[in-house]
Amino acid sequence: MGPRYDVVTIFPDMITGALGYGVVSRALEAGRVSVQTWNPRDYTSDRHASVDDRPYGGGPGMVMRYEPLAGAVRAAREARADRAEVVYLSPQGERFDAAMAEKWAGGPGAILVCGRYEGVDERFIEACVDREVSIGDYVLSGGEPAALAMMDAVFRFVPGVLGHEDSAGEDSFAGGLLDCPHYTRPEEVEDRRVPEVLLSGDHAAIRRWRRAESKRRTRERREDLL
Ligand code: 9D3
Repeated sequence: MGPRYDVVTIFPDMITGALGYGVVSRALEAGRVSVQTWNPRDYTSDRHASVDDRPYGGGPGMVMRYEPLAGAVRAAREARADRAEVVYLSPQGERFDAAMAEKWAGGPGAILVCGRYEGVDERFIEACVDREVSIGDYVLSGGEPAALAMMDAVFRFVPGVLGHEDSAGEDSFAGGLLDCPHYTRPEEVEDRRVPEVLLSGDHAAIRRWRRAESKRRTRERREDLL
């Protein structure tokens, strides 16, 4: 069995909905990976099942309460046989990248905690979180899109998840280069022809052309990768 991810979120349908498509959906069905959600709202004790409250010290927005988050993480931990890491998705975290995705694909998975509102009570991070991870320097509305992006990237490195398509190792970034251009039928659209080499049947020449295109694009668009 591949990695197992337990996702703590007040919007579980966002996670299960997005996982219902394409290669990830098939990998879940085949049991190569697994994902389960845990809703902090199910671990509240007050009449209104509140997962957030006003920030001490004042200011705009709301903060996620300690108890529902800790309860959901505890339930996830008790449902697992291992001592998986608890990862809080946060703009303050270390940056997620392809190297991390590949490493995590060979591991047991993790408990991913998604925040909403202004963030979570700092004492939850101190007591329950092993590490914080961000997917980049832009503002999301919560951790769910980040958890989905990370799981998708991780699952692609799990053996058998990609079918006969090229292996994750040949993908952009893993190989350090951007992808080459792709074409399909017809040979001509609106006066634009498919590059002749791709129609030549000369597989060595095609390999050379694709490699050269990858390098040219990387130099033009992402010199930082070279
Ligand atoms: C406008 C709110 N910001 C005030 C300075 C702080 C803020 C709070 C909560 C910014 C983002 C969020 C929600 N973001 C995430 O939960 C998140 C995230 C992200 O926003 N960017 C990149 N990676 C991640 S991982 C989780």
